[in-house]
Amino acid sequence: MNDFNSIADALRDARTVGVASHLRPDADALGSTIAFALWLESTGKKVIALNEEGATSKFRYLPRHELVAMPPETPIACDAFVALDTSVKNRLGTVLKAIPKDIPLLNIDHHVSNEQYGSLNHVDPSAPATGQILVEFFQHIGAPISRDMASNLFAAISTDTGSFQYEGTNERTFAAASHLISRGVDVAALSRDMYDCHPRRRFELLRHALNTAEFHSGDRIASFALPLAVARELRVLPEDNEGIIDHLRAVEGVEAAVFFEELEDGNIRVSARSKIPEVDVCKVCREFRGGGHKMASGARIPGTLDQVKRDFLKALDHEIHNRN
Ligand SMILES: [Mn+2]
Repeated sequence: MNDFNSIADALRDARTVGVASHLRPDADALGSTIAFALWLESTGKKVIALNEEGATSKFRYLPRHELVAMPPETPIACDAFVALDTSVKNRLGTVLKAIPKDIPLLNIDHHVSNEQYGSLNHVDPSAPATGQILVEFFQHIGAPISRDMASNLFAAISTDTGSFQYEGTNERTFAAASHLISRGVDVAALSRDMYDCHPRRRFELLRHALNTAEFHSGDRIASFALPLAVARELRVLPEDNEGIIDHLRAVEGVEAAVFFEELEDGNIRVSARSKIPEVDVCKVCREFRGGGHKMASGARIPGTLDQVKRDFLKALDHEIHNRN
């Protein structure tokens, strides 16, 4: 793993830097992108911040979110490119076309399944959020964290840790959060924007999910499926899905929860969450060419909803029964 100094060195002489994170971004992806872009700007560089979807309306609470643009079809002019929170290069989506060849590609991430695709790789799976790595990076190099950077990084850490609850949340996480609060984060206002401002559409999706949820493997697995037709009827946007699965995982006795979403392109998007460290959903997702974290992973699997559901639940059942 390359250390913080070599990251700082690689960026020192760059005049223009591209920054991006994975498609279907969460607040760790976008918050990290924005905070990193703001830091680079503060050092006098030109920054091009990208995401496949730009900054969707869901993230308008992130200060300076308008910095994040959708990628152009052709390579941008830049001297270095930074990929954040992105375990596999392809997860950058259409941003890939915007990255010039033959420039340093810096890969900063916390996914255990990261494929080390950068010319520099800083992958720290002990951090529960990329935002935490960035706080530690800024502190290490002595870069001041502005209030806007702090709010973005706090949002990144808060969402990826399930509000400081998930496995991996440790004293470094709270130390990072504490530092961010000292830089001016309004925790209550930001948390309200993150957790208590869901669109009505998302509520309707949750209603559907609760009505159609299924339990398997002696009630140790809970799942729900979203057929394309229902998604269209409810006018669900991809961003509405986040967190729905947590309602299934929260049921007593459930060890893993899975969400199957039928996509327009013929794939099924699978999101899997584990409640206990003994159940490794990353291992199961890897069987289907996906990945992520031990307790939160995903995959895109070709096939019909029923077929993918059957295959994936079978593999997960195997993982549950062979744990320990
Ligand atoms: Mn993350």
